[in-house]
Amino acid sequence: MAELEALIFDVDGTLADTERDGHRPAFNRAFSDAGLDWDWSPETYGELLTVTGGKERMRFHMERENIELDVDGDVADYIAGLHAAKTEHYKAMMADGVVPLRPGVERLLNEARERGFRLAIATTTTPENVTALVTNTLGAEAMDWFEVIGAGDLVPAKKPAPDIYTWVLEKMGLKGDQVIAFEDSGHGVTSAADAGIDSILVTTNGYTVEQDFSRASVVLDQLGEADDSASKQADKGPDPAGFVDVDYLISLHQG
Ligand code: XBP
Ligand code: MG
Repeated sequence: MAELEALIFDVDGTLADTERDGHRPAFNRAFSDAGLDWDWSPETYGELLTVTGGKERMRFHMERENIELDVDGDVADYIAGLHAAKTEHYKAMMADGVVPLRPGVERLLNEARERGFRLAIATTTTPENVTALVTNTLGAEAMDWFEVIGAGDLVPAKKPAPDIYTWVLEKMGLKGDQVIAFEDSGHGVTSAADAGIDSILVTTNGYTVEQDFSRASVVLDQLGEADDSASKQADKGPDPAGFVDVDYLISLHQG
């Protein structure tokens, strides 16, 4: 059995609950600025989350609503422009501290660093959004905590494709049995598992709690804190008996 070397984190839904109160309103503000009458409610957005990637999600919305945009030039360029505007709104919201980190995230990152574990990020979101969330919650210096940041269009196929995890593993020179992936969604678990990662810790959220986590090693409601215990949501993996710490991760990885 290989030793645990690194922790690879998804961002949206895992480090922070960014989808409902971060990305969704940022999309809606960009739509409104552009004079579009698209307005994604929390419920509609949950349906649209079946497609990862903001540009891809807008395309999916257009397809399912039979929307034909009458724009000068290329629709792909128009979508890219809308998405860039959405990213600016999202960054401004992160600067305002709209979305905090999930419980236990900062504590676990600090303990992992103290104990010499390598850290990385594997996400579908735009790189600028990762910087905005990390710097506004953990501080600018925290960007250096992550040895590799795999994000957005760096790879052609977004989650559930394995590409982003494969890219991060290659950059780190690691194999799938030397890491734990942290995810919140079924698509994220599929991506990590198909990249050859055996140890996958899921912390669910309101949008993902009903998804298929059969390929995860453990499914928890959160990482937890001393005064806010984590609970298992599926009958597999070790019991955190309080909160997830590095010793827990080592026992999870050992299977
Ligand atoms: C995140 C996504 C992203 C975000 C929005 O999925 O699918 O598209 O919702 O960010 P995951 P962008 O957590 O599985 O990585 O608009 O920048 O794509
Ligand atoms: Mg996620």
